[in-house]
Amino acid sequence: MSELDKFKRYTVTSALPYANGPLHIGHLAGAYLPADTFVRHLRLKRKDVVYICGSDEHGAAITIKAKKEGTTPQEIIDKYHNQIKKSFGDFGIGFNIYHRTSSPIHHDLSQEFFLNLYEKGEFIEKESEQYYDEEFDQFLADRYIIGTCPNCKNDGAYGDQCEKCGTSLSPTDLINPKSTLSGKEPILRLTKHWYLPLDKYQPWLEDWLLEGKKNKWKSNVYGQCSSWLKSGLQPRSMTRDLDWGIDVPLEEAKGKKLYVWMDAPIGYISATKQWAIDNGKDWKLYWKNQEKEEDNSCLLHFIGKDNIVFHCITFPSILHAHGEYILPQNVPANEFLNLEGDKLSTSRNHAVWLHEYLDEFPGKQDELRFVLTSILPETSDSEFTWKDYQARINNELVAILGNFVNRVMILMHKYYDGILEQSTLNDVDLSNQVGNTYSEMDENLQSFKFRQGLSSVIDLARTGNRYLTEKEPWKTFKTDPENTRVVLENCVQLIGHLGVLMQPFLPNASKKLFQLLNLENDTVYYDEALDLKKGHQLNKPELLFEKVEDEVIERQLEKLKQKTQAAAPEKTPNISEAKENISFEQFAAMDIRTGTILEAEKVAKTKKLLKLKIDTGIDQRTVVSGIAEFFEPESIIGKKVSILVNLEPREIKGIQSQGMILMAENLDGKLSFVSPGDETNNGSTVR
Ligand code: B3M
Ligand code: ZN
Repeated sequence: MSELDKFKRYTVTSALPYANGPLHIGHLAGAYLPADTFVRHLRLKRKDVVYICGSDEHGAAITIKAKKEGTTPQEIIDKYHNQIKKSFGDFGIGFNIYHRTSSPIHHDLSQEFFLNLYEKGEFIEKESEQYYDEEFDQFLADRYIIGTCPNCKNDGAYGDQCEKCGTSLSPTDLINPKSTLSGKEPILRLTKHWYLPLDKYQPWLEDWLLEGKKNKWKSNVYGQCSSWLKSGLQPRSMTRDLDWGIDVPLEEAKGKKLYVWMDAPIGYISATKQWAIDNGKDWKLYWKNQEKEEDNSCLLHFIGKDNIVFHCITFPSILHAHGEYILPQNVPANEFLNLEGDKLSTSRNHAVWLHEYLDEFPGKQDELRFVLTSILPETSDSEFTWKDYQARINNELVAILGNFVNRVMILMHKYYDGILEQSTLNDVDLSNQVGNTYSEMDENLQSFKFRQGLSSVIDLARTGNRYLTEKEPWKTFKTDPENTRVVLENCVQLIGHLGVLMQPFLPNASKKLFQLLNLENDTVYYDEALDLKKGHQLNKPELLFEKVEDEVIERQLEKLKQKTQAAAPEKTPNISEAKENISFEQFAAMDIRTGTILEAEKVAKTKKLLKLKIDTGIDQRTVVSGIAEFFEPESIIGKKVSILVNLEPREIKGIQSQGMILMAENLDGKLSFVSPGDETNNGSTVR
């Protein structure tokens, strides 16, 4: 029995998505599909489980989006909260509640948490210098500052975190910080904030995480945590100078808000409270330490890897400091999903959006669930491609699972009008395989190996197909009718088990399968006997899954290309394609030297031309260059340049031009010198 199995009660959360944009398949593969599958599995074991999610509606993610769309944060959260909630609903993620952090119950609970820690004297109060944008006249939240990550040197690191290497940062850690509001370098200004002393909690965290390893946390999660601990934790400010968020409940903190990562995880608790109110439950059973430890709920956070630090260090520290709350039993974070060889990207519109998929593939939720579960980034980043989507559906769902069911259903109707004689599975080997599949699937799911869990179910369908092929009931029907019936009815029983086992992964297809089998329930608990008894009438065969045609895939690929292109100009306008390759000899034939401009004057009666005298180290020569629109002659005297010295001399406006100055042309047509460093001598070769 696994560690997790011993609990009576489970509190399962999926990361609260920021209400600042629609969901895509990367979100699903990170925090939602695995959690939903896991929760379905628990429910089928009749476990007491509450599955919690909601929109994260605070923080700079929201205000930045509002600014971008020229609207208010309130409008942004209303728009995207509703859209996200609908997509989750249509896709069939089975939350008990999808709540929102803008709700009063959440504001109250977050303030209560803050005050609890404040009154215990947990916070360090500190006046410090923080980045301030003078042009916009405001302090800059972490996300409003970007710069170079001191750890991995990524240029686009945010003030709170580098998303490339996952390091948690403070804004002042960034090299070359820039305000995202004005684009200018921010100044430092004094302000007071309340800090969570993570350094003080470090010894406790270390012990607790060691226990986590004992409980077989995923190595990607445990590894990240221990590397932060190794580099030593610092106090982290839990308040911000912002105008959107939850008020800090202190007189002296007027105008300040709670840090979004303080309030967002508390959103799991406030959502549970709301669910309990709506359903006559006791939320404390799911969150608070019970009198006897064995009565505590098992808390599990499903997240993407960029949220590990907040769920494994910050939030547990807050819960620990509070003292009344349970701590996560496990944080099964996933890595990232890529799409068609590239990162999923909202800004480049390189994504498969869930709401669009649901529109374009009505009734095909399970197909997407199947493909995504098969490629979940459980231990490293993985990739979704449309060709692979097609192949997995056609070669596995249709050709293995669907085909097995269909063959059996057709023969059962053809030979026996779909009426059963047998009430059990009468084949020892098959029975054993069914039993093994239940336990393998359970083991895999309890260790968050969803890919393997699913593949053990598909393997059982494979076994069924093999059994049919070996037994050839279509041949034996004439010669050995008795045995043929046994074979086919064994297959029917096997299909029943497949239906049960499919439920956590393919909840719609399993319902359809139960209908085909003419079972009354659309859910069959694992401990329930299947109602496939003597005299039972099967329904008419129908296909469980349809093949995906080439056109469908081509259309998606084309759409992706167009979308990405349409979104592209924002970032990379008109970068010309690379020219055809040249040989090394062709390159080596060019003699490029470093030189200095000695004289510069306008060429009479022209707008664009300057006549330059260049010291090339070899000689002093005249070059006519089309750069007059961009440079005043006197401003470039003494400038270091690169010059192609063996270009055939040309006469331009009556002047012999002996060579060419290398210039870089910007995307907006502006020219600048390709200047060698100051340490180079005239006449050095460039190669
Ligand atoms: N909204 C970040 C994210 O969507 C954040 C998660 C909150 S979980 C409490 O990546
Ligand atoms: Zn980094």
